[in-house]
Amino acid sequence: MECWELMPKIELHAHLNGSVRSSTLLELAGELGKRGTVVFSDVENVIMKSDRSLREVFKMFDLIHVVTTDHKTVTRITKEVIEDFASENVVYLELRTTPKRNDSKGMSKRSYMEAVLEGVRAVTMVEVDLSHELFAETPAVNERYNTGRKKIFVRFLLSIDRRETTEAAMETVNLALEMSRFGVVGIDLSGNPFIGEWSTFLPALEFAKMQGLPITLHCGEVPNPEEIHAMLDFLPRRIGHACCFEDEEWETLKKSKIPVEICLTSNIKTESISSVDVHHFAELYKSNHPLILCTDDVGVFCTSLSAEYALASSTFGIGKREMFQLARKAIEFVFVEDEVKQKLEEIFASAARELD
Ligand code: 6MZ
Repeated sequence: MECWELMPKIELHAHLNGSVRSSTLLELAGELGKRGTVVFSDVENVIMKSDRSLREVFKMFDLIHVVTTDHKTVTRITKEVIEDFASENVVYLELRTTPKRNDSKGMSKRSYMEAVLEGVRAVTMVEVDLSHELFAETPAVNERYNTGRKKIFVRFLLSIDRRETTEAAMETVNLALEMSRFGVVGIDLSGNPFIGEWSTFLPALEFAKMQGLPITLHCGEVPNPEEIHAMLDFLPRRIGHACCFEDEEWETLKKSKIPVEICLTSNIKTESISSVDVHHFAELYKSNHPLILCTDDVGVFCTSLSAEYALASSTFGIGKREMFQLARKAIEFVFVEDEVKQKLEEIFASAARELD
């Protein structure tokens, strides 16, 4: 495992609230339990259960949101999640989260995102490169750069939840546009794949595309050929999962060369794929289709990006050098400006020399 932890890696599919440490969730649930807001043992049972079907996972997210959705906690979990990825040598993190409106907590989508950005400012364990504008008002700005400490590039994708209306989706896209100077680089469509209609989100996604915002879609988590076709026709910059594709859809995907964010452990634990050795990673890798190994929800699925690399390597018999190339290739698929890509190239080039 150690070699995978040491290898520089790029994470492009991680949901903030799915990446919360179990220890933090239990601590927060304990506090709410004392105040009588939740029954601690109920929350504990759900959090500690290791395998959940896809339907159960979304019940779990509702519970996580009860525990995490106030400004202070959003700031805390953002800081912890960034530090956790940095500690396993993730050098570029595209973290996605659904901006949430919660009137009872005085929270708007914008104030939710401001709390997220506050979490980035709170990171001290590593050097964070987000956007110089984000740190512009921080007195210690000069101390943050060129300190020689470990560094992680962090960017955000704003998620549209499949439960949302067209108006709510549009609000998220507008927020992403406004926050682009603070490191928001794109849009994601996610949430319970058993609900919601593609036609509901399409106007907001088309608007985002027109404005030049890159888009990634959760695509084919459940069998829904009509939606999969519509999503592929939309030509998103990336898609996530692609578990329930039929031959025709594979053909369209391969022709399109749309990169796929692969989440092995998540797909196995949610029973979207019956076992790892039959995962579509193998076929896509063999046919040289653009791929990125990702975690999805490290907290919910008890994994890490290093563990995903270890799993892919041992299951599919891929050596360290090839895995390194896979990690490096992800630079091509990040939603960020060329200047950052160049810096990532330098990080991987230097790590490649150590590999020799
Ligand atoms: C679809 C998922 C997901 O946005 O509150 N999410 N959506 N499929 C998945 N695979 C299992 N895992 C996570 O993070 C949690 C939210 O991300 C989406 C769900 O909408 C979940 O509520 P945020 O930070």
